[in-house]
Amino acid sequence: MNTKTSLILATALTAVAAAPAVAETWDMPLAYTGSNFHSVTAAEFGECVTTGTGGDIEITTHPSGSLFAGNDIKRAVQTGQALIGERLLSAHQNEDPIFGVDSIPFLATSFDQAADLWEAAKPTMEELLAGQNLKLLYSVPWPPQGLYFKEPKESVADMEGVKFRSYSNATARLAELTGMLPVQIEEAEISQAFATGVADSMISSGATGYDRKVWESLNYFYEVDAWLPRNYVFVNMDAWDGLPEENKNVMLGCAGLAEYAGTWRAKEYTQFTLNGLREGGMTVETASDQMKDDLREIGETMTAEWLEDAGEGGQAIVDQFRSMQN
Ligand code: PCA
Repeated sequence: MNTKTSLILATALTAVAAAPAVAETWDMPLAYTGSNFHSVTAAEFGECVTTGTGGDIEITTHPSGSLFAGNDIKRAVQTGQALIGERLLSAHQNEDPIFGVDSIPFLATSFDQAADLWEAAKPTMEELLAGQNLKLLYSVPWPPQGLYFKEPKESVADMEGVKFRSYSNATARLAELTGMLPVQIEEAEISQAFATGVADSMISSGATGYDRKVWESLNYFYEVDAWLPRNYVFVNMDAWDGLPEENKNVMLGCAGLAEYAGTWRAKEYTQFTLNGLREGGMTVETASDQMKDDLREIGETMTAEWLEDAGEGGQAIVDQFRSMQN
């Protein structure tokens, strides 16, 4: 290297080093409360990205729907009002039935099966989201869904007329088919809804009941293992496309870690939170055989309805998932 070239190179390097890194803050709206394991995982993901990009991108999480209400998070990220966010995937089933693939009753009822179903659905989901200007980053399941009530229930017939808190199309449909009265309420607001009698029941995980201390109002949790819905984290596609390659790689690396850590937490939290519900004074038990049979029948109706709505694309995912179960 001659003196002139090395001088130019040295000057160029100084210029690079001296150029102020354009640090950006990415606000990350979350629908769920800060203590929830999904929100904890998202906060760690944010720190990972901030560290990994050397501060180029600083991610700040906003739990409890405090920046955008749960229902508005996806639209906010699609339109670039926020560049990244997290939401319950099945909350969008009214936009496209594929978003509800994780809420087909009794299709995937364990963490292993939920992982297989996600593997089968992921390419379709990525494409669907890309068509909506969103890049899918990672997804973490909730623990298995069971039924919460104030009064004891032996069968679906006992559920007639009960006010039921729903969180998605599938949960509202389940309420209709069991003769309950659905009212859509975000997780951040359920403690109040139960305390004031706006709702007296719901389907959810032990984790959510535990996080929201529902034993203050409800008394029974029946383990049904109906499905394991997922949260997913997504980025505005224009913002994603504009990232330098190295920052994309950091995000993808942090996303992989977050998915792993979040899934691990979900598993660990399952038994821990069921015990917590008991300690809070609730009766926690498996549903009666009668209730199981009744719910299976309703599950078959909902499966048939979903398959009809979702068409060939949906059938292909379910077929692939089933072929993975042998
Ligand atoms: N908790 C969330 C979704 C599924 C779950 O277990 C909720 O109740 O809103």
